[in-house]
Amino acid sequence: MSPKNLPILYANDSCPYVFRARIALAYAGIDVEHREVDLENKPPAMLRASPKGTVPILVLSGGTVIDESWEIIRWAVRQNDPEAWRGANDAALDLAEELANRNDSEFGEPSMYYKFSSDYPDRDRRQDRNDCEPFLDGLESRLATQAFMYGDALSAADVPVYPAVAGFAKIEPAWFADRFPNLDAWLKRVAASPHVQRVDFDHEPWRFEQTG
Ligand SMILES: N[C@@H](CCC(=O)N[C@@H](CS)C(=O)NCC(=O)O)C(=O)O
Repeated sequence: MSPKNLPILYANDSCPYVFRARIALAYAGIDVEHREVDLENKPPAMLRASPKGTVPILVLSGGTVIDESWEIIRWAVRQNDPEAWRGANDAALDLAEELANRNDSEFGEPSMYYKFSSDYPDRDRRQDRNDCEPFLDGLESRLATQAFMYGDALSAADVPVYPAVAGFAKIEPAWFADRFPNLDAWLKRVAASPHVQRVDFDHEPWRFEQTG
């Protein structure tokens, strides 16, 4: 545990999985000790907590470790749910899990290749973008009749997909807005949420050499 007895979050400001977890933690009003990690030089304490070595990792008081972003979202909204992000009978939470799984299995890899296409000169960038489109089409049609993923209010279901879709949209914004107008409008609505705006991205690296 941290000196202030807060849960510890191993994190990285550029990681979309961290971003989704931090939205949920902000929403639930859960303060954490943020430990900004260089993924090229992972702290031993982080690897002791979770040897698989991915961020985010949340270490709770008592030592419980949650090392999957989706599970951090679920844990956070179950701690405190001031705006009913779980939905009736947890329906929005169930949809969040489905969208998180689809995001990570169908969209994560091709969108990574598309985003970092200059690192992969042998790949077909247009094909990687094409491979992202079925997942995005599913979200786009969901938004044809409602403002958010689960009805007309922001909920847990928006959280797992927002960071990755926002990152994708920034690559070719004019093309994205034309191809996915509902998603483009949704991105602006989600970005306007105070829970999303509370997530900041200017952390200094955690100085683990001195603090353990
Ligand atoms: N399934 C994990 C994925 C997390 C993940 O892949 N995070 C990346 C950073 S965006 C990472 O830590 N990669 C490890 C590395 O680069 O060594 C989750 O949802 O938490």
